Amino acid sequence: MNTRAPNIYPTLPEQPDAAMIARYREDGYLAFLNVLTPEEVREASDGINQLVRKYAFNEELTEHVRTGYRQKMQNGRGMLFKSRTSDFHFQVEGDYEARPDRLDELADNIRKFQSYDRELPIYDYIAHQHPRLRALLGAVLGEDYAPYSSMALCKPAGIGAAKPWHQDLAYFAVNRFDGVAGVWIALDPAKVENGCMHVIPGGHHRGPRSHYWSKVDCEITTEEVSPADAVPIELPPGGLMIFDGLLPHETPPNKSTLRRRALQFHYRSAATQVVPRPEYMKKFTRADGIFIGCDYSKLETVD
Ligand SMILES: O=C(O)CCC(=O)C(=O)O
Repeated sequence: MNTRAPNIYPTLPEQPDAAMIARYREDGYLAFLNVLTPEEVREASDGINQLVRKYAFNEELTEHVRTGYRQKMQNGRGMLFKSRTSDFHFQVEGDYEARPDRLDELADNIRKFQSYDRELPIYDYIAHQHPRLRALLGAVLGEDYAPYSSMALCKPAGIGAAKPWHQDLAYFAVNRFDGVAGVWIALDPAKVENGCMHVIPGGHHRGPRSHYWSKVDCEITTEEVSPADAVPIELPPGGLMIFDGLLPHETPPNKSTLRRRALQFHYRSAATQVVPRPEYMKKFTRADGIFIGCDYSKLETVD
């Protein structure tokens, strides 16, 4: 384990200073202990239960599907609930059996929500209006930054699977890789035991790394990442981390009795465009031009 102290500040200032932003550029991440208020954390966490009660097994609003080839990897196994009218969807943790008569229990066994930022005012506020987060994003990405995606990662107690080493840009179809940032916000205490974030400081400087589909998920090949260089980012509820889209990161499995919910939002600079996937795949490559991100066409052949 890397013995270097992580870049963790007590609070997120109204305007980040130049030294903070220089550390972000150098190390690829910054973390802050106190960002959301306890009321905001409670509202955001209760919102997860509200969304599950509203949408799960509600045939008018969502369809629920079991995926085929995705059954082959741990993080693709759980049942998927998909909105019939928007991109909003959420997925149950790998081995949990979702049942319509146990919705509160189901809410504690969700793996992830996607495209949920407009589902409740609290998520809209945190993702798009929070003044100090906006100032941070403006300093990191430039004032004209735009939202790219929203996810909430819930890592249930006891069964939450690992999210292995990866770069977020191995998934994101954009035309350049120097203007994407992720924001990860803890809703429960996030510790090593229940699967907090781990990052490789400075690891974004090396550019795209080779990814492959393992039995768990899409991950960086073992030759291309050294877990000995990692630092864990433990955060209290309401703590926040911002990180570069090329920063290698992972979260271990949650074998503890404490769940680990987190909100995650990604943003891109105005200079970064969303492009058709084939165009992006020509850029997230190794020197010989071979795509090294998460190749969905290869998922079909994983066994
Ligand atoms: O919060 C987690 O467990 C993993 C988040 C993450 O790295 C991702 O979704 O890309």
